[in-house]
Amino acid sequence: MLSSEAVELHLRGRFGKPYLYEPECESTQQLLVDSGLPEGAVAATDHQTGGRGRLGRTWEEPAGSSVLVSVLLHPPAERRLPELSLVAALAVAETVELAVVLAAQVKWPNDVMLNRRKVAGILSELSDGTVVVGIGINVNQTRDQLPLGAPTEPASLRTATGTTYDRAVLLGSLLMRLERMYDVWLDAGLDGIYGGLGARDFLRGRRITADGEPATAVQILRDGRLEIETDSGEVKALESGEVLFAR
Ligand code: BT5
Repeated sequence: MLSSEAVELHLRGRFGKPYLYEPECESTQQLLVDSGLPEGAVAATDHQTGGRGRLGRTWEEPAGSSVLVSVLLHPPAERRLPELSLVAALAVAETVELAVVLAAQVKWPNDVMLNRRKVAGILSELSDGTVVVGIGINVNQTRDQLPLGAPTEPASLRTATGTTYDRAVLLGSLLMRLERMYDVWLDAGLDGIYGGLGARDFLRGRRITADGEPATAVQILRDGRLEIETDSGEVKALESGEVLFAR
């Protein structure tokens, strides 16, 4: 369980103060949006009945299988907020790598990949200067418990390694890493974590379709945009959007 008793002994920093836990809720995002809570407030659950993805999509998991968490942040106005999803994705990738001892990658703009499959998704929602960063990590699902028909094939830590994991330990480790990375980003922007991000850039050099157009991904840029070269030879940088890749 991700109850306070299970998780709080793994929390040593500012993130997780306060720590809100519901055994089940519609979405952990809802527990923090407009809550008036301080930066670092965290909401976690063992099951969402209305888990949100981006652009009105849904995030699905069987109860007790996943890390489902949202973190409230008050970033300064001068920072580029779309970068926060990449900061969170890198923190998730490093946490996953430490647990499974396999390389994980960041698929721009908001996914974490293991063995070319999506193991985690990030959703950043902005309102009134606060950002709620939501993270869903597939941990202990068996193959048949993962959603069917997703455009990017899903995986869990368990399907990748055959082992089950303690979700409370993972969440504690994620929140500590995210806090450290967020502090670096506050000081130095994406430049501060670009080494780790560039080394885990899943799309770099891959054939992709970006908003319907065939292209090759060049790289994630230092300002968080994705540089691509279209098949007609045009090089451009995407601010946001949907990227599909050829497996
Ligand atoms: C995301 O959206 O990947 C962001 C997911 C964020 C979920 C967390 S959980 C805690 C917090 N509270 C919330 O309510 N949300 C956040 P997107 O890129 O739009 O991907 C959504 C798509 O991924 C869906 O349309 C499905 O095709 C697929 N999908 C759904 N559930 C999945 C899962 N468990 N694993 C992999 N893919 C999934």
